[in-house]
Amino acid sequence: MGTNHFSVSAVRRTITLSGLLLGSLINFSSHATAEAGIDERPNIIVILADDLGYSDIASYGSEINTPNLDQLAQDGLRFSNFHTTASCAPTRAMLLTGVDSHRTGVANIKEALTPEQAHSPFYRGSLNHNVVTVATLLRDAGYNTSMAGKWHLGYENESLLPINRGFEQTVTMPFSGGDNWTQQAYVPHYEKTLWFENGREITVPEDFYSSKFIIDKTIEQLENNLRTKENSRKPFFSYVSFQAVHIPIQAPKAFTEKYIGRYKDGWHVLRENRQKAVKDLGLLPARAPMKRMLSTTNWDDLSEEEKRFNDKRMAVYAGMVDAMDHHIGRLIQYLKDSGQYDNTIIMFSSDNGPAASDVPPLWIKMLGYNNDYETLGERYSYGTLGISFGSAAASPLGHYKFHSGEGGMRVPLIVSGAQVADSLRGSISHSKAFIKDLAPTILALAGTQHPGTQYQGRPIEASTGKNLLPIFKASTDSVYTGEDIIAYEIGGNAALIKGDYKITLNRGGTNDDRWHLYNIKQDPGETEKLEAIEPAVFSELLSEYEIYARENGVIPVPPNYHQPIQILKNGLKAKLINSLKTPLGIFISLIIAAIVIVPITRKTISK
Ligand SMILES: [Ca+2]
Repeated sequence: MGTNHFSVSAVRRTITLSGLLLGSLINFSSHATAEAGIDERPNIIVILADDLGYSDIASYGSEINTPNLDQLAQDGLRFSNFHTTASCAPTRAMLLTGVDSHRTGVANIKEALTPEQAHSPFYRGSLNHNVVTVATLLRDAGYNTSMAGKWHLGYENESLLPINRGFEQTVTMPFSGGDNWTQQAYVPHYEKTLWFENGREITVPEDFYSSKFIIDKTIEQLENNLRTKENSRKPFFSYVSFQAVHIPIQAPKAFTEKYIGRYKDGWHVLRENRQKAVKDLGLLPARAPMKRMLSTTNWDDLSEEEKRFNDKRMAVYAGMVDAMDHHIGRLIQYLKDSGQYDNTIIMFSSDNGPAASDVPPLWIKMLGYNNDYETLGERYSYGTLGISFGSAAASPLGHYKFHSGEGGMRVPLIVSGAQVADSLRGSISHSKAFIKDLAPTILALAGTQHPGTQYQGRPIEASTGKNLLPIFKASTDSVYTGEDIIAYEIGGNAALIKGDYKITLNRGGTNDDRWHLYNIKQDPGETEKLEAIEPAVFSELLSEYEIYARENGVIPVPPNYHQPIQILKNGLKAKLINSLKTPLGIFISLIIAAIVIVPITRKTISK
C-alpha cells in the first residue's frame, strides 16, 4: 500500500518537475500520464465558506488578509454577479444537485420550519432520495469522491449522510453549525455538535479548530486516494465545506490580534471603505449607489466601551476569515507538493451572505458560553457579527443572510485552474450565475452529464442549472438569455431575477413585507424602488414568480412568520424536550404532572 502511494506521488511529482525544466509540460505530461494509465480529467475541488459576505475577502474589496484566495483569483476568474439563496441548506441542496431547493426536500433550513412545513416531504430539510448528487454521478463516472465539513442536508438516518450520497470518504458535521473549538452545542436544537467519519460518530481531537481540522481531513482523504494503484489513477472530486464564518464566530487568538483596533472607526466607515474598494476593483459599476440599512445603528451613539467591544467582535470575524484562508493555503501547498495542483480546478464561494446576528445574552449563557471581551472568539466564547457590522460585510449591497436583498444572496465565486482560458486569468466575469449552475458545470468539467429524469431505473428530479464552462473557456460572455430567470424562496422571503431586473420580498424586522422592483445592473445596492416607475416590468416579474412558486411547490408561510423568530421558538422547544430527558427534568415533569393531572382526575372521578 505504502509503496504504491509513494511511487504514484513520485511519478506525478517527476512529471511536473521535468515538464517545468524542459519547458514542455503539456506534451511531456500527457505522454507520460497516458503511459502510466492515469485518467487525465481534472481534479475538482469545491470550497464553500459559510455566511461569508460579498466583500469579505481581499479580491472582493476586503481589508482582511486573504492571500491564498487572492492568488486563486489572480490565476482564475472572479464572478461579480453570482447568486446563491440567502440561507445555508437550500443553497447546499442546489449546489450538489442542480435542482431547485423545494424539489429536493430542503425548501428551508430544518431549524426554521413551521409545524405545517415540517409535515411536507418537500420541506423536511433533508435531501430527498428523488435527487442524485454530483458526487454520486462523479463516482459513477470514475472519480474518487470525498467531503469534509458541514453537511446540513440530513442525518436522522444513515441513508441521509454524505457517505450514502455519493461521497466515498467523509468527515462531516451534519448540523446548521457547530462550535469551532469543542463539540459544545451552539443552539439548543442540538445536545452537542456531532461529527461523523465515514458514517460513524467520532470525537474530535484535543487540538481541534474547525478550519484546521477540515483541511487536515481533506488532505488525509486526498492522500488515501493515492494509496491504491486503482484509485491513484483516477481524478478526484473534493467538497470542502467550512464552518467559517458561521456563528459562533471564533478564531485563534493570533489571527484575531492582527485586527484589533482595525475597526475602531465603526461600521459606517467600513461599509464605505469596502464600497470604494469593490468599485476600484471593477466588480460593480463606479456610479452604483449604496443605501444605509434601517437596521444599522449609529456608531457615534455607542459608549467607548461598546466601541471597544465591537471593534474586537469584528476583529474575531476577520481573524476567522484569515484563518480559513491560511488553511486553504495549506491545501494548495499540499496539491503542489504532491504534483496534483496543475490538473486541479478549484471553485470557491459562500452559501449565503453575512449573518447579521445579535444573539441574546441569555441564549449565550443558557448554552454554557460567555462573550467576555478578553477571551472573545476563544474556547467557550460565543462571537457574533451583529446586525450593523453584518451590513458592512455585505458592502456595498443591501441586506444580509435570510433576506432576499443582494447582500443576502450575492457572494464571491472564484474559479481557478487550467480550464480557465489564459485570456481571462485575473479578470472578472459580470455574467449572471446561480448556485444551481455549479452542478452541471462540475459534471461538464468531468466530461459527463446529469442523467435527466431517471437514475438506475428510478425517477429523479432533472437538473435545471446551466453549464458555466463556456464562460471559463471564454467562448461566451454569458450563458443566460434575457428570458432566463433566477428565483428562490425561503421562509416567505423571495426574489426573482430576469434580465437586468429583480423583484424582492422581505418579511419581519425593519422590512415592509411587500414586493419591490430594482434594476440590479445599474443599482446592485437596491436603493431605488422601480415598481411605480416601471409597472409593466414589475407585473411581468411577479407573474414569473407565481409560475415559479406553483411549479416548485412553494408552501406559503403564516402571515406572522419571521425566520429568526421561528429558529428561536424551535430552539427553545428542543431545549425543553431535551431537558425532559435528564433525571432533574423527569423529576420536574412528574411534579408538574402531579399538580396538573391529579386535580383533573379528582374532578373527573367526583363527577
Ligand atoms: Ca450559511
